[in-house]
Amino acid sequence: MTIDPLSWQELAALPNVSITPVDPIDGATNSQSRLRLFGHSEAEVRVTLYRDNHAWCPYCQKIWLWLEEKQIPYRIEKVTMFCYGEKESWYKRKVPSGMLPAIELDGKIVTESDDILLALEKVFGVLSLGMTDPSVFKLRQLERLLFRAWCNWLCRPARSDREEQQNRQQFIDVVTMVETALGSMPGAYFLEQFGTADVIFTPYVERMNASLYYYKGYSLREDNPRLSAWFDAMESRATYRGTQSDFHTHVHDLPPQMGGCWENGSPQMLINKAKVDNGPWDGLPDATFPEPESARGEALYRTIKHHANLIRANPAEDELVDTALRCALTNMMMAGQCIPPPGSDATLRYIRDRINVPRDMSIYAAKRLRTALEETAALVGNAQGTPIPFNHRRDQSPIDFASSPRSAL
Ligand SMILES: N[C@@H](CCC(=O)N[C@@H](CS)C(=O)NCC(=O)O)C(=O)O
Repeated sequence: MTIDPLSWQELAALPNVSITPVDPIDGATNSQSRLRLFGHSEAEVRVTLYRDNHAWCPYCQKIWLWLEEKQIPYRIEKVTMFCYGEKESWYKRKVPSGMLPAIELDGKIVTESDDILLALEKVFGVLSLGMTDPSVFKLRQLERLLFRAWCNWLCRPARSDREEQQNRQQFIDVVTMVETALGSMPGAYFLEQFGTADVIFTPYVERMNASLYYYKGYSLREDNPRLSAWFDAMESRATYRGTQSDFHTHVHDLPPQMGGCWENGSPQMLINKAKVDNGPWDGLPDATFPEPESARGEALYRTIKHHANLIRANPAEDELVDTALRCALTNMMMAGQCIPPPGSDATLRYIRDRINVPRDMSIYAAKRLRTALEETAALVGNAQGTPIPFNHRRDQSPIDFASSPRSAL
């Protein structure tokens, strides 16, 4: 049955959208919060975290997760990264290099994520075991070894197949060390209890999982049983789920941050790449916890909230974007088929390609919305949106979302 697109008012009145939005101050970890109190009073806040607008910066995720796990009351100030815009002058006055993350702790600026954790530990105590504990220190060194092997494989063009294979093997050798370290523990975490070491591994292991799947056809999470169990354990924590990104977001935010990511062109890589870019997004090993019932409602709520910005930022005519987007949302929520206007396929795919997790919504909400946008676009054609740039991401400039500069959706 063919149906007409619902109006914005009708979409907002759907029963599934009336999910209570997360309480940003005392509720579960989420990327929209500007203040976190965990039941404390605002007067008790001693920390401000400066992190990037889009939640792309891995070192910021490390501090963010630590603060959430320790439930330290803190404020969040968001800053633009060089790869998608101009650094705010107020931030450069505080941190002349413009580097992220930084914290202000009792009025004093601290930079460098390891120094930040050390400073936070001094004031608020350690998360299970501290940064300088010998067992954590050893794991921190292993994490850097893994990081270097990953960069060497992903972020430098191999001059021959042999070199590509060597780089892959060197990475896998370090992964074997990580598997052994995890395997020597009774549970799924890096030490007996969840703690600092897990927080330190999280940002880059998440990015390795995404980037190697897409650029090399290698599935870190699926090919390594201990890492797989570790990911599952991390996903059981609401703190991690609130900071977790998806494959699509990472594979397109990493190249300008890392100075490039090199594909190996293998058959598996080509399959994986097509899946991440065009779907189906269900079943990708970026999330394996069960999908929450609220995923569609969340995607709808977030899109309605920012639809004016989405329409304005889209290269196509406003009226076309408006109708096509309402069609996609109608298809996401209703039985029947809403056919979008002719020529709106590229428009819908432009939006599909610019949903960011967790900035805009959580991972399953994004899968639902990407799917609705793709399926609706496919009803009228195969045209793709403007390609996502590789050397920069100024298509994600927060200025284009001026009335809501901290979130694109
Ligand atoms: N060693 C630093 C590295 C921090 C870092 O490399 N930050 C990057 C983002 S991930 C940055 O701020 N770059 C400037 C920019 O992109 O604007 C740390 O551990 O904090």
